[in-house]
Amino acid sequence: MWGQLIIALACALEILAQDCEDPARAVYLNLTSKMYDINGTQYNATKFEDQATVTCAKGYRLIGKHDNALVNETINCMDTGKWSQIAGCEKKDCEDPTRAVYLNLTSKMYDVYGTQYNATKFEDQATVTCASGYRLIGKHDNALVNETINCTDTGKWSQIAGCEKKALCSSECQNGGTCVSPDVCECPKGYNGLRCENETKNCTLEAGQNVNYWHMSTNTTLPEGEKASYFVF
Ligand SMILES: *[C@@H]1O[C@H](CO)[C@@H](O)[C@H](O)[C@H]1NC(C)=O
Ligand SMILES: *[C@@H]1O[C@H](CO)[C@@H](O)[C@H](O)[C@H]1NC(C)=O
Ligand SMILES: *[C@@H]1O[C@H](CO)[C@@H](O)[C@H](O)[C@H]1NC(C)=O
Ligand SMILES: *[C@@H]1O[C@H](CO)[C@@H](O)[C@H](O)[C@H]1NC(C)=O
Ligand SMILES: *[C@@H]1O[C@H](CO)[C@@H](O)[C@H](O)[C@H]1NC(C)=O
Ligand SMILES: *[C@@H]1O[C@H](CO)[C@@H](O)[C@H](O)[C@H]1NC(C)=O
Ligand SMILES: *[C@@H]1O[C@H](CO)[C@@H](O)[C@H](O)[C@H]1NC(C)=O
Ligand SMILES: *[C@@H]1O[C@H](CO)[C@@H](O)[C@H](O)[C@H]1NC(C)=O
Ligand SMILES: *[C@@H]1O[C@H](CO)[C@@H](O)[C@H](O)[C@H]1NC(C)=O
Ligand SMILES: *[C@@H]1O[C@H](CO)[C@@H](O)[C@H](O)[C@H]1NC(C)=O
Ligand SMILES: CC(=O)N[C@H]1CO[C@H](CO)[C@@H](O)[C@@H]1O
Repeated sequence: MWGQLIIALACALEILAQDCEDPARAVYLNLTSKMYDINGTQYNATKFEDQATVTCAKGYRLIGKHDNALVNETINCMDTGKWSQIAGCEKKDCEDPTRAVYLNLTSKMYDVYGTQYNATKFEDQATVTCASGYRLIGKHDNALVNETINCTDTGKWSQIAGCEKKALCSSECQNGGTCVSPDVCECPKGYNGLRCENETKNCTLEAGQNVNYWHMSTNTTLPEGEKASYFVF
């Protein structure tokens, strides 16, 4: 008799027990869920006493915790047939890139709409600018002082190349030359010399002339320094 009553009661409870359903199916757009029964078996367990780990989507973290590493939250399917409160997710925060180890640059941050303000969240961008007297590392160009970086889904800015001291040439590089390292000008085509002050002379090879064993069939103009053997006549 008692046994029958207990079974009846159990059935009634079974009917009353509500199904919480997949928590990620709700209004939370930036999370996925994995559900577990009380034995820890992972399957789509959405019944009373089951648990779920909800995980923020790439680039998102738990709301209000101020920690890019916190992306998981455990919730319980309650006897009301609802999951316990889900905090939800917010974009990870990369924070001001120049607050890090980069001493010789400043930054301006932009959100995805290009609005300039202190935007440091996932998908925001920043332009980092080398301080006066510095330029981007490894580009050999004093004019390159800006670099665009992205706040990535890890909550860190993409790699910053960083800045190095500008190369100074004791006198200006001429004719569009670029000061690439201290006192070294890189000259555009057609110029040479320490300051690119000398125009490159052309040598005209006359038809019939033998140059490096090449027999010239037409008059050919070669820039100074070029080897005739590089040319096919
Ligand atoms: C949990 O494990 C026990 C013992 O193996 C089993 O009797 C019970 O049905 C399991 N519960 C669920 C919800 O799978
Ligand atoms: C869990 O639910 C999803 C979506 O309803 C389904 O694709 C998947 O096969 C289910 N997994 C298990 C182990 O039941
Ligand atoms: C968060 O949950 C996912 C999926 O369940 C897991 O792969 C990951 O290791 C967890 N991360 C942390 C920081 O707990
Ligand atoms: C930044 O500039 C300071 C002096 O202004 C210098 O001592 C330091 O080495 C520079 N750091 C880098 C990474 O260029
Ligand atoms: C950006 O941050 C700086 C320093 O924290 C602050 O002085 C400035 O008012 C902020 N600008 C905007 C537009 O929020
Ligand atoms: C570099 O960025 C600064 C500040 O954002 C801007 O004023 C300047 O015009 C930029 N320079 C170049 C060469 O793009
Ligand atoms: C930043 O993101 C843009 C697209 O949003 C991409 O074109 C660019 O290459 C990225 N830059 C870096 C440094 O990752
Ligand atoms: C550039 O021209 C000057 C004057 O004609 C000459 O003295 C110098 O050697 C030239 N430099 C080179 C690298 O050709
Ligand atoms: C040398 O030749 C090139 C094309 O072959 C020409 O552009 C250049 O002006 C010439 N330079 C001189 C000094 O004549
Ligand atoms: C080749 O150069 C010679 C000497 O400068 C000149 O007399 C001749 O007309 C030129 N030939 C052609 C085809 O330009
Ligand atoms: C609640 C929330 O943060 N929703 C965002 C989820 O992610 C998409 C894009 O990935 C945004 O558009 C939503 O605002």
